[in-house]
Amino acid sequence: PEAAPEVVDLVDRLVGSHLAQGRGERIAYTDPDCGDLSYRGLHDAVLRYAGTLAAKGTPPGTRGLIVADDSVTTVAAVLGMWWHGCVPAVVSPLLNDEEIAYIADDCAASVIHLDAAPKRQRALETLLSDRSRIAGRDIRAESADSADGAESTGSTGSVPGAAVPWPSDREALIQYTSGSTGLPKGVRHSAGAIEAALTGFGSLLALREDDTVLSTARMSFGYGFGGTVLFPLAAGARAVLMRGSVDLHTVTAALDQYRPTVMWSVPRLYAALADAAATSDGAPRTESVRLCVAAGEHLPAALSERIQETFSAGLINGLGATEVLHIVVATPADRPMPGTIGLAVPDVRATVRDAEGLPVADGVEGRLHISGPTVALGYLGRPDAAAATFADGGVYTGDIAIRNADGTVVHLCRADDLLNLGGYKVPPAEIEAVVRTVEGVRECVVVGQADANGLEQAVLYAVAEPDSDTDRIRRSITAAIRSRLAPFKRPARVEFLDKLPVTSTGKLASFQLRKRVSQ
Ligand code: 3SK
Repeated sequence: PEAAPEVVDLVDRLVGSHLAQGRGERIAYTDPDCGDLSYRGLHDAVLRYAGTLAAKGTPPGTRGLIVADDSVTTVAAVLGMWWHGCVPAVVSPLLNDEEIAYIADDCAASVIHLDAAPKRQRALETLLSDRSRIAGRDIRAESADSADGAESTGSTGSVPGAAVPWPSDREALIQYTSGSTGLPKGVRHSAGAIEAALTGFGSLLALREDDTVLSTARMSFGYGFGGTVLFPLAAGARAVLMRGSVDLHTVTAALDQYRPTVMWSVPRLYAALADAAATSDGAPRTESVRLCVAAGEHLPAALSERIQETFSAGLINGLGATEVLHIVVATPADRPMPGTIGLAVPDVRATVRDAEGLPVADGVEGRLHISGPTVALGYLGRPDAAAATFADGGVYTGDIAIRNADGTVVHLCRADDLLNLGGYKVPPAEIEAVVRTVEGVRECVVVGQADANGLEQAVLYAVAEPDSDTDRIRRSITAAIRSRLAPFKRPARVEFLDKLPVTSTGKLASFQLRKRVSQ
């Protein structure tokens, strides 16, 4: 591998370099609300954002929390923080108040960028009223003013000097990931890891300047951050941003309207698109797509074939983790390698290890261990979790796998009890805690079961108090889940049992429930 640069100019790498090479007028983003934004327009927006940070007295070197759905304003906030020397952490406004307040403290945010739907925005502003805040709508209003001015004066807003250079080993990005005990963990990425992902997985991905990337995964999820920010910008391509609920309907409309060449999604959504393509009406228009990227959850071999048939396109199926920034094991677009998740991407080493941390022989199952330049600096705080995960010269991704003699890796299951619901890692305990508050629920448990496509779905098993009205309890459970859990955390099914199965030692036999077929 080439020697890694000692200093990375993140904004120049992703935006400025395209201006220097005469590509400033190319479209960087299509935002459903704001239309097209060129690389030059993005560069101006980044500088204006950095100017806002400077005007607020935000100290470079501190962390900034961005609570926002995807938009060009969110991208400008990330890159503006990098320009100013701040470390961004993007999280979804769908997280609950407790999680957002925890994260704001956990990352010691010196500034918080808030951009949510009006009702949620008001609630978040109240929740974080004692913090230094920037509202997304104010940034949009300022850019509208300055766009008017730019036409007459050629001004780019208040230009705050030069971009801050990032030494490779310096923390440059925080991404939050679910912890199995509930509280999210902040993963600290270095500037060098970002550069290494661009040259490592980026070389396998090989995006082109004339690509249009449609990512259904959000910037607040590491996989989506790569698909909407890092890889399209590094290639000088166009990314289409999606907001609100992303489902079969909105993705079908986006395929029709934007004609993407690269589809970036999770197996669950590909399955829905493949099902829809098999029907005569409302079939999604897939012919513009030359490459599909799938990651976030296990992709069964049969679904992999259906995706390739539906899109008549190449497919990169990858395994990644927040702790390694992005995809580290993947199938090349032109060699599907069914039944495996492919090979370690350039510069990455993937081994399978036993409980003592020693590599096992080919064909033997064990814990997937990754070493290489994208391994994170660690977790924020959390020394215990860090010691268990960042170990033996790399990181354990939390997956159980087998490595074949040809280097391909077969994914077997997760090592922890997190559910993987369309790429979102959800602790069952979080759903159970909400359901337990419902009057009439005596006991409950949430398990993962495979759906018809072999993808994991959450199923809730509940035991009602004796002589209670299970229809009423079911309605109350649904209401509690709707009001207290983000849509992606909601169970696909609720079933009542007379009692939960237990083993001979009296422990909950959740494996029996996992294998259970719906009654
Ligand atoms: O699957 C994941 O959790 C993931 C996380 C970060 C980047 C990429 C992926 C696939």
